[in-house]
Amino acid sequence: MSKRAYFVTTPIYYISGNPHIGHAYTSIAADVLARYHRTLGPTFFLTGTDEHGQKVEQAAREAGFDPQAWTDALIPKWKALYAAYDVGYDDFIRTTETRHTTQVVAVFERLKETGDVYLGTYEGWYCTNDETFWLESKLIDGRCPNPECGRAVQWLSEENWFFALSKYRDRLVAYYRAHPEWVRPERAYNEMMSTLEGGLDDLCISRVNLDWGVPLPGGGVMYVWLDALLNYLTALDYASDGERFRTFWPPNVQLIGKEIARFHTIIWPAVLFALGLETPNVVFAHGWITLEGEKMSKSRGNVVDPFELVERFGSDTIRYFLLREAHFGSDFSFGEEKVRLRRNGDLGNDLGNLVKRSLAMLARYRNGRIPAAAPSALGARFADLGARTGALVERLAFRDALEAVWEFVTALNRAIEEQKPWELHKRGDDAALDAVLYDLCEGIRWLAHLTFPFMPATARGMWTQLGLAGEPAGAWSDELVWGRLASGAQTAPAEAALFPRLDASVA
Ligand code: ME8
Repeated sequence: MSKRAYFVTTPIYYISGNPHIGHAYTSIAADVLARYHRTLGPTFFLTGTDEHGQKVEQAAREAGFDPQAWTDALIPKWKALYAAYDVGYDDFIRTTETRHTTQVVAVFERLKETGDVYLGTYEGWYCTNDETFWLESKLIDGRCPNPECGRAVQWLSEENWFFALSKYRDRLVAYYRAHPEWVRPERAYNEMMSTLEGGLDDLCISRVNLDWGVPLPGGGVMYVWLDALLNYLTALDYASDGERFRTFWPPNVQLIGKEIARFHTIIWPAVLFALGLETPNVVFAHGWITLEGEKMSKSRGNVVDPFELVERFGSDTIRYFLLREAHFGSDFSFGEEKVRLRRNGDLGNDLGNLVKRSLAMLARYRNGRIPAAAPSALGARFADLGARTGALVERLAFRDALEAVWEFVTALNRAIEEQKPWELHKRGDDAALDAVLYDLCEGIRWLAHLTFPFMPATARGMWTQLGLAGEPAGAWSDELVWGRLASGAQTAPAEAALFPRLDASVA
């Protein structure tokens, strides 16, 4: 049976400075999806950096650098972010790479051939912060109308290339109607639908007075947003109809922050229509991490340093916090106190103690050997947990998925409280003691699988402590069958707790 290929992307981030926790958020979510899907079939997780455009050029010049030297110097920091948070991408594309720039020109030529790109004059405004063209009528008090920006705009009068976006409006509307779940969550879908209903103008896609971009034949550079969007194609070797492209196109899920929904759900599908390509199955516009009510952003400077954070709390705590704290489509405010609560509560008291107590009792009463399996009410009650959690992950309902897993953690802790293995031991009720100890160990095996996409290091820790070989996988439907844990195996409980308690002095 041929396996289903899965392609997930993050935005490519502007490399105008250091990454912050908002960038880690999207990439961690993509990593969860990739880890889950990797056990089901061929999976490709793409991320990278958006290195052209006026904003990056300005940041480089202000720092006294040539833009290429500046982006080269910053790349290790971005890659270190992924390493620090256990984010395992399959490809990291930089828009300054030749493999990208040559294909951007090829796409441009193709769009000229199809008549979707034509020469015209752009007279209007430009916001460098948002790298967006704005019509006079859209400005608010003469400034950028994006409520998150509101900066001064710059007048442009340039002979430029245009993409015939307006001609795709009706097709986009029909597409939206036929695929009500292609833009999620629903709020993003509705906003984009109303933008479409308001009509579309053609899009200027080049800049003549800029050097820092992909040079176009005949002069000028490509508009940074089209350059950036094309990364999703160029990373798959689209222009040469490469193997990657044939295997993975179209994307199953494209993750973005909600502020860039218009680019990904109006301009991007129209470009794909023009190229005669399939569109992504889902674009998911997730919510923002805020600080004191405002979006955390590089340009505002109200950012949380992801490196400091991971140093203090560890990668799995932050990964868990980010995906457990709010529904993926909703905003949520960041606070270290909240991180500490999750760490000491859900992770330390609930999960960490469960593993520690269970394996300590097994060591004490059964020399650390897994007892024989017995019919289990717990196993029967949670028989569909793997399928349920998997379905939630597939729908990007990460919070609900973690809640479902934590119901199971709670049930296992309750089994200890109710069955009191220490009393069973005292009474010499060996059958009942074996049954509860087996349930606990099998439960931990399940938890290693279920938490693996979210907290890979913790999941591996549980796996090793159970004395199992290899590593846990997300192929839940096959693995989460109660009773699979072999009896007689020797466990190897760790000295250290999975989540040692953090007191306020840590942060
Ligand atoms: O927009 N909360 O790059 P960018 C949640 N280069 N997510 C956040 C966030 C926050 N406070 N801040 C940033 C660009 N993000 C373009 C994209 S794609 C073809 C080109 C995440 O550096 C979120 O994914 O401004 C958001 O969409 C992205 O970083 C913006 O990164």
